[in-house]
Amino acid sequence: MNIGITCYPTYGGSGVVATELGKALAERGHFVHFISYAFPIRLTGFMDNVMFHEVEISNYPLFDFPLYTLALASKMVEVARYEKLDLFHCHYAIPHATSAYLAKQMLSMPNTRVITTLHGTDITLVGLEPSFLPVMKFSIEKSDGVTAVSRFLREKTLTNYGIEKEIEVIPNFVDTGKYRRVPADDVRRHIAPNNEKVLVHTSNFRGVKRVPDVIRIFDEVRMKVAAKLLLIGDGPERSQCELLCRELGIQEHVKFLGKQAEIVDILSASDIFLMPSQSESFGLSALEAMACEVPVISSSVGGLPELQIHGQTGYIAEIGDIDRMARYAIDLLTNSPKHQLFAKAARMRAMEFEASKIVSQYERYYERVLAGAEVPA
Ligand code: GMT
Repeated sequence: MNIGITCYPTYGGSGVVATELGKALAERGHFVHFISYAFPIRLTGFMDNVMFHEVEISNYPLFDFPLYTLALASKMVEVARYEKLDLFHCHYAIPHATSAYLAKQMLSMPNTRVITTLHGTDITLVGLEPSFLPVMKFSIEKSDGVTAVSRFLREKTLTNYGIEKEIEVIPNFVDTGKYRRVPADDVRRHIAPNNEKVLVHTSNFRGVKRVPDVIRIFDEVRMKVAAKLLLIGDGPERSQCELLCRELGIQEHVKFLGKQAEIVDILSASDIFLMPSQSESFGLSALEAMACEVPVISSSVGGLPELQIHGQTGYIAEIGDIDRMARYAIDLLTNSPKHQLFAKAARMRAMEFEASKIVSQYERYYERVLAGAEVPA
């Protein structure tokens, strides 16, 4: 197949899923064309069958706001025509699905299909804004196929928008060959020179991730267990989080590592992954941690209970219940046999989301959408 993939190219779950999917499809012999404003961060090095098409945006002075949706639609038309695309696969509804709809109207290629994958905040946050809601609903309804990364997100989409459309659930995935626990003694010695336990969190430091909760949980854990906290990623709340660490007097025990391209070593040197999010449609970073045998302590929101098994792969608590999450962490960190059991169970669970299985699901879904515009559940 000739597949056009559009995603946000920077750090973030939806871009990661889109890029890893494109790479895997290319390895299976499909021709994959990434169409975006920048080179996707996970697209490293040359790969056969993978091409990148950059969307250029005019900076004409009249346009106070960049017209990305339109520029993307034009680029989609160009790529579809010259590369004979069978389908556009849009990751994150806004504005990608809208651009794809426009592109399809402009193309004289009636068989080109549009598939939209909903990732989370496109529905739970951004899509709910009045300025986006009508166009979001329209773009989803006009897609030939729609997938969501969890049952939670499918229900939320159907309920919030009253959309009468089949939505296929295709979860996030992980390459368990790459994401596995590797020897990381050097990293561990560097982070925890006195054999402290290591807690880790990775995110885009947005409000929805509740990073201050991560810090407060760690603060409570440290009162009982010698420990260090690693914070991976960057975003709008990072400075506030650094300030909180100084206020709590724990700054020397917390390392802000910023954005990291490769995290397998860091995960392999960690004992607990914390994800106390306010909203999480799936929790890709938790899945990656689980694949590296790191039990997860998370909130009970969104799709997290579809990934995590409470009392086996980690623990789940109510949003904001810092005390309970800290107690769970202390329990695991002070009971080595139990921690080991959880670590192995986390890995086993992650293997159910092995990339090859989920990529095949996407492939079959593409075939069904190409065979007919309406896709039964
Ligand atoms: O987590 C984020 O805020 C980034 C966001 C994105 O769209 O890049 O991630 C969303 O998509 C991921 C991949 O499908 C999911 O694993 C995340 O749970 C989801 N984030 C939220 O729902 C907050």
